[in-house]
Amino acid sequence: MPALVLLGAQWGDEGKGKATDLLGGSVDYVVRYQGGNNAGHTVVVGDQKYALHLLPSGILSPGCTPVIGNGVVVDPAVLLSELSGLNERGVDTSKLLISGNAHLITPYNVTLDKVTERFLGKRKIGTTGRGIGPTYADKINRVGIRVQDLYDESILEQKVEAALEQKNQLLAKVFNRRAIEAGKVVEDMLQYAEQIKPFVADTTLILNDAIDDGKVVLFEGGQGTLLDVDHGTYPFVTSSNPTAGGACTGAGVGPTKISRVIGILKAYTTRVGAGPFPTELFDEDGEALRRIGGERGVTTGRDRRCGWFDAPIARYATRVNGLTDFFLTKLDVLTGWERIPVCVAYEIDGKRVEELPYNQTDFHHAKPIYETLPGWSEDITKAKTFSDLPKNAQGYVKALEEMSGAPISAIGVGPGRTETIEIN
Ligand code: 2SA
Ligand code: GDP
Ligand code: MG
Repeated sequence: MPALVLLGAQWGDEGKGKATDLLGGSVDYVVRYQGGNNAGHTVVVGDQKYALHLLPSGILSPGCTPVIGNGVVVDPAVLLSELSGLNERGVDTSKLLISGNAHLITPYNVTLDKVTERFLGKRKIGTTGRGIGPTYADKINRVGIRVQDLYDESILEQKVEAALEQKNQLLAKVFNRRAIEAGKVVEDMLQYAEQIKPFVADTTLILNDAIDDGKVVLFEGGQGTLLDVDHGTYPFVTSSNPTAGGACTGAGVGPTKISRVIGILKAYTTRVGAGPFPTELFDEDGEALRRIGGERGVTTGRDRRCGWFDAPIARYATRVNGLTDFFLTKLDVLTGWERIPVCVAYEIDGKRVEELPYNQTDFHHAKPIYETLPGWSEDITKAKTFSDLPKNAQGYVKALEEMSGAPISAIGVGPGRTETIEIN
């Protein structure tokens, strides 16, 4: 198993942090390949709870080298504060590697993210306000600032000036804001350069050598399949590729090296931010899922929207990621419902549709067609094997597996590292 990808099969927050941490003990490298500090991964180790935003969850596994790949956008201030927060809690972060080709989130990109959302009003995306979209836009527009630019002051100055030329016009004309001074930005960025320097490396070379040497490399997706800029519910998406292909471009590793792609799948569905969500609940069931599941944004503290499980989404995730297996998470949250509806298909303009529609307007019109499965009331948090689960919980898992198109190889029955059932 030289290289594997672990990613979100829905709209993020499926429990990737816990899953990565679970595998951490048997993995040599854990690599973030997209996104930035918009992500929020929770890992519970014993009585300690960690919320990671930019750093890979593997940072908590002592034998593991954490890597920030070229596809990630890095806010240097957040990076350093996350590192020092972990150091204060006794976590060794000295092995961290950061790609010199990763792009930097600059203060002006954070500003642009926030003012754009304000400007959009009701049409806003509901971003995390961390500057993610504008930073990826700069990358594609070829006016981005990369980690390596921190070590060539004159190049940094030229690049920041070039990037600000158009932005200052936009800020003045559209957003009625004062111009941002390039010199001040450069000064701000340079203050981080020396502290970050020891971590900067040619991560593509290191990771390919590691795979060739038989080391195990785990690529950890930041958000979820339906937030992917190409395969998600555009424009209500993040600005990068959390899907499996993103691991190749975002880390510089070829697809032939990857032999396993694990989709993390919540036993129900959640979403943060705006955009379509066919099974969303606006009643006390939605409220109960939010309360019992602790469905609150790890980065922004926003309440997550909650709804029933959606099988067309799971099938879609299997397809666009080439999933080999699923980890089903948060099964324990469903304990206590007498009957649990599961969306098996959609009704769109009077027709039954089995697969996720590629057309965005159709998806906005999609009404869930439910099948209702019998629930269970027994506490399942102590279950260690599949047969420890009540019959109806087993039936729920089997039904989801059949609908989702890939085998379920682990089941989460609680937030802790040990609250997991592994299925061989
Ligand atoms: P952005 O900031 O440009 O990436 O926002 C674009 C959309 O992507 C969504 N997004 C997320 N959705 C779920 N979880 C994320 N991470 C945090 C968490 C979110 C939080 O783990 O809870 O704390 O709010 C995440 N990051 C980005 C975002 O909501 C927009 O819909
Ligand atoms: P990520 O972004 O995919 O890493 O997920 P988040 O950390 O944003 O949200 C998942 C939440 O569910 C976290 O609070 C986890 O501690 C928690 N969690 C993960 N797996 C389970 C599980 O099987 N059961 C329960 N009850 N909570 C879980
Ligand atoms: Mg999260």
